[in-house]
Amino acid sequence: ESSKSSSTANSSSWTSFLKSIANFNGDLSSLTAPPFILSPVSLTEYSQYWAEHPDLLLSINNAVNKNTFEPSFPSVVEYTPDLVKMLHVVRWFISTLKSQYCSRNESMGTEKKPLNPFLGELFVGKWEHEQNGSVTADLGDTVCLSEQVSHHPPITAYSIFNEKTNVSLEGYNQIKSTFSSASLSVKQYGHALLRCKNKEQQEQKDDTFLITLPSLHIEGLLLAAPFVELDSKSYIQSSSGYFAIIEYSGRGYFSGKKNSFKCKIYKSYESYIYDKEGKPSSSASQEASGSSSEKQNNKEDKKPLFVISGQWSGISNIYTSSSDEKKRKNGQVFYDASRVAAEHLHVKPIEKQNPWESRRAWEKVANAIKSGDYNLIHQEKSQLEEEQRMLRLSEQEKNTTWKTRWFDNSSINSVQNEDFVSLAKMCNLSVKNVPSGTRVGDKYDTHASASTDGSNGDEVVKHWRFVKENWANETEITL
Ligand code: HCR
Repeated sequence: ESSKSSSTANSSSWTSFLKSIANFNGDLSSLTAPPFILSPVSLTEYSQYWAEHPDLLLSINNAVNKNTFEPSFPSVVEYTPDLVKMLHVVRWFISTLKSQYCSRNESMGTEKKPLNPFLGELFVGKWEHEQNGSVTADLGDTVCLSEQVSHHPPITAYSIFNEKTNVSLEGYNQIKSTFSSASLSVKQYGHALLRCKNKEQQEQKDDTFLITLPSLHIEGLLLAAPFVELDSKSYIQSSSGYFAIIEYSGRGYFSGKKNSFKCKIYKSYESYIYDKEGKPSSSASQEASGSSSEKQNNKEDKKPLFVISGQWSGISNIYTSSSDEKKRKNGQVFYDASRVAAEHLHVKPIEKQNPWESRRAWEKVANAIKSGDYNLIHQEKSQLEEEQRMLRLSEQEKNTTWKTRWFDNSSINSVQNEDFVSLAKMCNLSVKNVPSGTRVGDKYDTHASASTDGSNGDEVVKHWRFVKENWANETEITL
């Protein structure tokens, strides 16, 4: 394997690819890569990675009914329904990482350059949950809808929902990359919003969770064996107040192992700031979370309720204190990614797909990639690009613009963004179009060109949101 990768690493096509990365302008689609590093899969398909462990996603709402979490720590922590929900959210989120960031290495040997989706490209599928006797409730289907809502810059929006359990996830994703010291750094823009409807108590508000996306970098480029390492953090803010921070590290930081993380779950964002800074946070964020000074005095409240650490692609353990976590004492297994296979969603055979559906549209390019035929790849790609060019031209002639299918770019002040704004406020996150996880007052936030009120002639901030009615009225695309 290593001799194979070093021979490709020495090939002239790889060397010239590396040179082009070193000089590139941030637009990955403009890079001409050798066929062996191309993936026959489009980025619109990556949305499915959010739910390749659908049981964990669906358990979030089921958990509340049972109000249990395994493992439990008797009498150390009070398992309120909201805390149980938060623990399930964190476990499901950790379970998504292996699919998101390792699956190409597992299925194709290395990270690969995905197909750059065209405007309007669609990817749909579903997980069909079999009813398993009387033990498992009928979970119906979990649906995944993914749409390329912008080409320049490339943005993919998605919605994943299960009507039986009332759990849904929506979000969107854009990347910006730079090259430095032999590695490619990628910042993610966008976020995910998880919504759990409370079926039993209709009058109760939905539980919502804001999830931010980590930045990452690609290593192994010199050896032609690229792989992803996650950097920075993810935040999960729950509408019930609970706040989780997940810090990523590669080989040699927390545990010396690749794909490591440490997650701390706090009663609130305020507690996190207090724990981090040893004092109450600034008045701005206190106001945001509505916490009283009385609460601030209870130091115990400020410690993490749980600390989870380990590998997101392997075993992680959960502890009830930072000191136990440091000593690796009294922990219990939280999640073991190596023991549960990803459940791939069911996608219609290509012949039954609509021409806008990803696998049908890219079929010829994908086959050319699989056969490693550089000229054919180029020829088939050019045809697709030409069709897109013609479409844009005809829009120009008719003085129209492309209309997205299931998602809307909603203004920050619209009702569609209410949950996002209120969750972001709870944890002092910028609501602007900035790298995911940017705090209010950080350089990206203060330098962002769009504003929340359109002042100074700036554009108003917008975020991509799922429009349920559009899917309900869909007549051409089937699951
Ligand atoms: C950076 C990346 C494209 C974007 C991929 C994203 C960020 C897309 C959204 C998903 O939810 C999460 C996700 C996972 C992927 O790991 C990430 C890709 C990893 C590599 C790919 C580059 C564009 C590939 C560059 C080409 C290499 C060979 C130099």
